[in-house]
Amino acid sequence: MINIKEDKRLNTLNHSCAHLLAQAVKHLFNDAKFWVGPVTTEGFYYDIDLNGYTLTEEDLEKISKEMKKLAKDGKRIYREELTKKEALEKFKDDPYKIDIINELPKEEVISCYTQGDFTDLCRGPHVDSVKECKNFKLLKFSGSYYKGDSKNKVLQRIYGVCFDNKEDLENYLQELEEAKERDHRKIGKELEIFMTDDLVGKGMPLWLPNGALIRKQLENYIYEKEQKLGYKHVYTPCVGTVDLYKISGHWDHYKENMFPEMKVDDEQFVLRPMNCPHHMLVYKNSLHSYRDLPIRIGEFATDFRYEASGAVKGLERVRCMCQNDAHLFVTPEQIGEEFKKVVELILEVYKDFGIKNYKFRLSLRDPLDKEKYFDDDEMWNNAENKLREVLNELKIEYFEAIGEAAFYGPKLDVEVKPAVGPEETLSTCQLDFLLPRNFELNYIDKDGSRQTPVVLHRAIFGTFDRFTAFILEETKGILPLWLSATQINIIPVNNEYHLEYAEEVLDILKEEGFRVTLDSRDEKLSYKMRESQIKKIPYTLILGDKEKEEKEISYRKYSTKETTTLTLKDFIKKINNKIKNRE
Ligand code: TSB
Ligand code: ZN
Repeated sequence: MINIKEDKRLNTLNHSCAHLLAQAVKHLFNDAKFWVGPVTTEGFYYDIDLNGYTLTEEDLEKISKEMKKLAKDGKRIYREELTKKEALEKFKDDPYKIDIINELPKEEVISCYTQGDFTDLCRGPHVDSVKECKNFKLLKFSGSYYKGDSKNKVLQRIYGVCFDNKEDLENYLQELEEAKERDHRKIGKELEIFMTDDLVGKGMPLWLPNGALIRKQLENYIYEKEQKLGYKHVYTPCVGTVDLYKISGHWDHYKENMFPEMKVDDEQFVLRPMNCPHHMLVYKNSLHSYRDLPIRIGEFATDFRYEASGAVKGLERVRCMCQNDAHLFVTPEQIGEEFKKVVELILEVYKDFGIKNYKFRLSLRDPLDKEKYFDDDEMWNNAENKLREVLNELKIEYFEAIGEAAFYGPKLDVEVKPAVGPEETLSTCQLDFLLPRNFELNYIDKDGSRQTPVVLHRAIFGTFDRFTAFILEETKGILPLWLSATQINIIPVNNEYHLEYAEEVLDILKEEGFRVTLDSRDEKLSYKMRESQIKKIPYTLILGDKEKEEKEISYRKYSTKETTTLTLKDFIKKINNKIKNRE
């Protein structure tokens, strides 16, 4: 799906359309005041203060009509540049714009754009005439807090999108519809994978039995791989003391992403946002020689992060997550080799899951951001160059992103596009010279001297949460056999005659270790078959007279119409093979 924000022409057009929207709203709601109207990856929105009024679908239609009228009228759009004084005077009755003007950097040229009877403060650029905005669609509206802060007033946010022609708009709307169908929040609900409840809290999903089964398979899958690669897995608590995070540097550089501290007796705790400090202590628990390195400490570890309430999203962006985490302790000479192994593992996993659309991003620090990043130019340059070197050696295509590094070092992130919303990071591999130093870690080198190891932080799935969200969207919920919560559903043709045989088959298949259900409800066969499809179960067994007599089974694979008959023994063999190979 096209990224509107990144397409120069569509960015401008959508921005102008946001102004057209504001103009129409102003015509219909005289006392409307406007906060911001940015372009997003999916179109544009405008946050509007309607004096406590909550919009309705009917309003949206009226606004849309008014926009059409204005677009047809086709007023030209003029730019005007102002001094700060002039701008403050011009928008003196508009507290939101005054706020924006006062927050603009000193050196920024202040400009406003006018079309007919409507003027808005804006950096621009814009299209020449509102006529160009005629192929738009208002998509939805919602409440949104002023400046995203729940303590503030609720504004009305209207979303829309605009294209140069009708055809592009229609194609896009269709894609949007399809994306909605693929949205893991919808699939997650339909397939009973996870739920949320405000009583537990925002961004705190509950994994239902089906979701838990899927997650367990993911855990087994990656655990096996990591064991083969020499990882040692640990369990550590999901809290730590404030002192621990002061030593690691999280307290200084990551505090705004953390839950607030809590006091228990005379200890100050925080819910951990990352597991690195715990793993540093695990490393420090014993003496190490250069011969022991690399040491790879892995954990499926629960973390808590403060994510803005507007940013939390299903399983994709949560406040309580489980990382498929590991910290690799290496000598400086081993960095390249170990980093390479991680990249290879990422590629292998993506191949297994059929993930094809992703981009490697080399995330670098912003040298001007002294608050987020520890200040040591040499260390940063060294680390960043090291990663570039390996990537070039591996001939991996990547793009660089300034200001996306972790506070402790640069990283290689894998970016994927969810069905709805902007790109997200899935896998990550991060180079770190800082934390081992902060924790005074060492190993005895060849010459008997004490040296500080380098750490690679890596998460192949990222978190089980985000990975599951992504896989649900990639597969539209049609998971491969090995990953499906229910693998086989048995339907007796007629309960009266075939239920007993169906129960027999159920027991045998369960004994074999398959995840099987038996639908013994007194419903029509066709109804039960349809339901098996809706639940996206890979194999549906239909057992009638013939099957009962011959000790056979007949099955239908998901989304196919043909029925295949096999002996139960052959069926088991077939399924076992598929699962073993994670087909
Ligand atoms: C890899 N210390 C490292 C670790 O050793 C770390 O925490 N890195 S991270 O901050 O990048 O997080 C690891 C992964 O968690 C990310 O790549 C991303 O896939 C996933 N993730 C981050 N935030 C969230 C969130 N709010 N919800 C779901 N997954 C998340
Ligand atoms: Zn880490």
